[in-house]
Amino acid sequence: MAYSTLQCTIEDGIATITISRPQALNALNSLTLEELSQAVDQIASNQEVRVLILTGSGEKAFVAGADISEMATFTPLQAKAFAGKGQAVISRLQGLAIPVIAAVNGYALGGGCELALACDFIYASEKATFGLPEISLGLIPGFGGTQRLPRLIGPHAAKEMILTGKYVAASEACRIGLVSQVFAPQELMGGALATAKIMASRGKAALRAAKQAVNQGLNTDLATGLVIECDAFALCMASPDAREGTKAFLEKRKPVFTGALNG
Ligand code: DAK
Repeated sequence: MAYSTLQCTIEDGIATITISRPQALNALNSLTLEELSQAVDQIASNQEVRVLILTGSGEKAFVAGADISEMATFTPLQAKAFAGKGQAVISRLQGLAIPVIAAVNGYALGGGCELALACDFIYASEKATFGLPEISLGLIPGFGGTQRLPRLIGPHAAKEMILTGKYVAASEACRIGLVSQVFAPQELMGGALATAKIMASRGKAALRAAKQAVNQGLNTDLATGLVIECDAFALCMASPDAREGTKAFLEKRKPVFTGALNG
């Protein structure tokens, strides 16, 4: 499918969505949110896709936030529609059964930072900058930043960022746990792809079960989380890949995972 504000490619089971509005540092307008929603749906329904990488075009920006020029013209009803669209696509991204890596190549501000937070983990270029600057616009984060950031880096560090609107460089973002790895700019996509390939080579049912167990467990207490893990483990055991993985270990060979979800 062709999009005008992003590119979506699929190669060897790895999908890449590149948000591309260079004239506005890849800021999210209504059309981008709409297209992102369609691209995520396209990926969710493609059984061949094992991992998704989300990035921005160019070296300057991942996504510099919501499109401020569009936002400034919103009527309350348009603002409501925009918020609904944004929250829906970000939740859909987080809920994808496959792993999603954010490859943050530059500014990840406001809605852009929130988009990265909805991914499973974040790889960053040395040139990346993170921030939730909404407070300096008289706003607060509206795409989940007040909820996902504290869960990831703890309430104090998150409140420092949210209440000041300060920007955090890639190295600092890595130190506080917002980013998993930092790369030289030209090595970012290669690094993301290498990790994507490792995950794509694992059992599909196991990837899905592990992601769901972590995400669902984070929304509950430890005892309930352990029950979730037990159920996910049992379901996983029923997959052909689990039988193949254990059999291959005992036969001292590499497993050949088919990704079949039953059988
Ligand atoms: N929106 C629109 N255009 C943007 C933009 C943005 N967020 N960021 C940059 N641009 C445009 C600039 O206007 C400029 O356009 P021209 O003047 O060339 O036409 C072009 O991109 C290049 O930017 P600069 O000339 O400013 O480049 P610099 O290197 O000087 O500065 C910068 C880079 C990233 C520091 C600067 O552009 C900047 O501060 N940008 C804004 C960053 C920001 O404040 N982002 C947060 C936006 S607020 C909601 C849910 C969520 C949200 C809102 C509501 N609801 C639930 C209702 C989300 C809010 C946000 O994300």
